[in-house]
Amino acid sequence: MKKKPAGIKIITGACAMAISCILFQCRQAQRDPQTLFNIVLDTSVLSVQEVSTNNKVPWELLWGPDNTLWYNEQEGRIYRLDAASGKRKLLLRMQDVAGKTTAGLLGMAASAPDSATGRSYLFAASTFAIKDSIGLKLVRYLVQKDTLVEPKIIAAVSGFRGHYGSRVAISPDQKVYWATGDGAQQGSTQNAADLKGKILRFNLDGSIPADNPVPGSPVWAKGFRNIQGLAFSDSARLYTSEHGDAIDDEVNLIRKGGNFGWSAIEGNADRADEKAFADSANAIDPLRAWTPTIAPSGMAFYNHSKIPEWKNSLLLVSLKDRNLRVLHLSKDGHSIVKEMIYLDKLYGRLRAVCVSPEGDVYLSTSNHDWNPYSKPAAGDDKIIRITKADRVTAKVLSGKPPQTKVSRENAMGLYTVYCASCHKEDGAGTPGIFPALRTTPLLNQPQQLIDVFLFGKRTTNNPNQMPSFKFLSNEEAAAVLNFIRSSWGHNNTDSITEAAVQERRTRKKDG
Ligand code: HEC
Ligand SMILES: [Ca+2]
Ligand SMILES: [Ca+2]
Repeated sequence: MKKKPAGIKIITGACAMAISCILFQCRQAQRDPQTLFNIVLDTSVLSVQEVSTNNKVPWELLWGPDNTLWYNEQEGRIYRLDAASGKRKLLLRMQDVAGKTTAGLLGMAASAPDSATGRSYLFAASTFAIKDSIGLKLVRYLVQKDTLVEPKIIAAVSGFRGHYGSRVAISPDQKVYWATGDGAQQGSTQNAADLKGKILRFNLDGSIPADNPVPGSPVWAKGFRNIQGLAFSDSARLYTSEHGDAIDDEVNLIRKGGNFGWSAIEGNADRADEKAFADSANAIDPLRAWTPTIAPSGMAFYNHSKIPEWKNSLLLVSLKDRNLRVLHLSKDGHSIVKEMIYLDKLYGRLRAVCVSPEGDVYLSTSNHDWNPYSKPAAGDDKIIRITKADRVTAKVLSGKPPQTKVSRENAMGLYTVYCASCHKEDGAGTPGIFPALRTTPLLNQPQQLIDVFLFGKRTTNNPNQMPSFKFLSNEEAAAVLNFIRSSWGHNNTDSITEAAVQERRTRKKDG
């Protein structure tokens, strides 16, 4: 229901642009990109714009040393973008990028210009072919006017069969951090000698800093499955976003020498075996874990006064959940105090995010990637800018908090909270007053059951009444009703769906 108008809006926007392009002989290119949506926050109005289209999986976005947006394409191209005109300039085409699906040219970061020489470097992580597996390397390039020169290999890691990571970040004190994936190799992450499943730390020249945890080793922290986001706060706190396996995607706050648990621990150390490992290895729990998974990707720290509502937060984009999350941090940055979701399902898979020095936010889509469920739209892949607007001129989008998924366990919790006071924990009710749900014939009449739940019920000979529960979501409704239909010896397999609940809601309103 919600998605349709948004889709139509994109089409009208594009049409309007095409028509005015004909009328004004495409002078559009000289002007600022148009506002396609507005996001309304407490006091700020934001403008959502498309600043670049028709790219192929822009895996990384960063603010270049020449004060423009730089990005890459996974196949091995590095570009600079003129955001006002949408024109891009190819800086480098890598020749040796190898591997399928999630391999390619991945994370990049640029160092600040050297105070003495003015030189800055671009660090880029990419996969390459070795005999029987895939390697991952970090290469440093010297930035020259319109190109990148003097490639120097900072580090190379072999033996990958997937899970490459990998992001690169440069700390405020100009050290290079590189997050490698576990290579889809059991045992790599907890093995100090294996550079997979780690965060590695180097000086700009590739040497190993004297204050690394283990002298002579680039390993800064270990125990990571597949890091997809790496971001420094202004005060040099380092955060990651990571893909879990079937459950528990994570955001972590990194500590020097820390063990982040994989592959012994998924998410928090809450199982008995996980607790035992955490105790012995001093493993660190994530700040946040997501089950069901969201496939988090690029992450950036936001602290600019341009969007005051987003100050001191992590901006996290996701591939599977297809949105932008704003993770508001506590003052000390050691916890996430609030989570809000923006642009939900609007642009498909989102891969990378970066913040410009002026406080604008740039995002990239990833709809041309390997994922078989990707559905590229016209103009994909795009680079989207979120900037401040004076007023609302387009369709308004607002943020929403995440929906907590209802599981079988909390369906019982919902029953206890909302129903047990009258119908009793065991569903036996009170004869003559509160009907026994364990024996009601409505268990086999799903539509009537939904109607009673949503709209309540009152019969004249009963002084009590069944209240309306239409304030609960369709998901919660389906969970509670399926709980009572499959408890106390019942086993109704034709379970009630959220759509069925919605259908009864609408029907009742219309009739
Ligand atoms: C405040 C007390 C109260 C609460 C709380 C309550 N009910 Fe009821 N419920 C009643 C009463 C009273 C009736 C009988 C209404 C009538 O027939 O007049 C009833 C009837 C029903 C019926 C119809 C049973 C039949 O055989 O006709 C269903 C189903 C039902 N409730 C489900 C629920 C569920 C599910 C919840 C929790 C989400 C719930 N009720 C919470 C009081 C309550
Ligand atoms: Ca972990
Ligand atoms: Ca766990």
